[in-house]
Amino acid sequence: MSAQTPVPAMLMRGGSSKGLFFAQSDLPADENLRNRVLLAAVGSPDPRQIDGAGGAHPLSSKVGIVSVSEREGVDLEFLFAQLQPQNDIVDTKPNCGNMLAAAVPFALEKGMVRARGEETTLRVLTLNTGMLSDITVQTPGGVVCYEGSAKIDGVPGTSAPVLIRFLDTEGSVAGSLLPTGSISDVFDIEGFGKLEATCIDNGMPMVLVRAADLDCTAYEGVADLNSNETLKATLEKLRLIAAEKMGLGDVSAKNYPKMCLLNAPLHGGAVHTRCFIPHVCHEAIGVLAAVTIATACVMENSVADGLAAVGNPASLSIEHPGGEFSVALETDAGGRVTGAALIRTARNIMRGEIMIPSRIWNGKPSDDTK
Ligand code: NQM
Repeated sequence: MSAQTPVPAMLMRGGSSKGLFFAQSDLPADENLRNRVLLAAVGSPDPRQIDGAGGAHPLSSKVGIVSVSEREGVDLEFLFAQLQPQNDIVDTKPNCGNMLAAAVPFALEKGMVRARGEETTLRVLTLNTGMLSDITVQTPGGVVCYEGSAKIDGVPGTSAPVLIRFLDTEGSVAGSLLPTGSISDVFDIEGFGKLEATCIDNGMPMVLVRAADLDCTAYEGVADLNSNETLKATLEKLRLIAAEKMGLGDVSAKNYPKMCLLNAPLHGGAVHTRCFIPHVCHEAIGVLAAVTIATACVMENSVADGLAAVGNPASLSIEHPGGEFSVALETDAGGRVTGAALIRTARNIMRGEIMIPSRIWNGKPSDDTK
């Protein structure tokens, strides 16, 4: 028996995240064993992830698992797994719109699906929350093209656009758009006092607060916020009690809901943000976090009301530490948000085999190695 098991994988950048992508059929079917394989692949738990392919940060400690769908009208199925440098949790509950952007390029590269012309649009089911999206990638000559002029903040340079149209994001994890039943709630935070928040889930469960209510601005740098232990402790207390009210239970070991500080836009956008995912300040913003925040911006009496500058819901620029994120909300006649479209980019960085110690998995589908 070889000391290591080679597992086919690609390292993909999806939007402003990065992680290993696998075909579902290349991983063990048993979930516990699969999770142990993923932990070994990224090198968790270890803050530096020195013995794996993870990048020692939640945004580069991610995995995408793709399969061809047998469901009618669905082309691909995508499962996102969030791993952490610090612990051995493999969380497949919430979505990740950034990693989703790499699902179609991966499937095309891997030969799981064929290009359908100069552009290829596939319907993808995200298994984490049952979310459907139509994703269009550039495929001139039948090959995925990564070169192009689309620029997304948080990623250097330009690339070919990946267009994502989300068809049903409402209540992704929390079950409804406003899981507490209110557009805003006031929470009593031990050691801090009363704090108003909007608890909302339009693709990502989130707790939104006005930065000023926490004696900050949301214009601070990411490093400053990450070193502000008092602020982070208050946010965590809020997160735990807000999550209970959102019906999410005890989230102390979960990476959702995400937290977001809001303030008025600085650069002509709709709103200015600093997201915590949930314990580290995001260098940019999550895709479905941006969709969820944009949705709160168009809702009366949310904590964004009065701060956000909302013109056309079809073009909302969410400002973040790395620039901005444009979201096009689709609304019905009553102004209710029914869908969202946006542009990401992606790239295949590496293809090959990730080596998994055989003591973890010997490569057999039914292997019961502990
Ligand atoms: O919100 C970060 C990211 C994400 C998730 C996070 C994401 C999303 O930037 O859809 O993309 O919230 O942990 O990749």
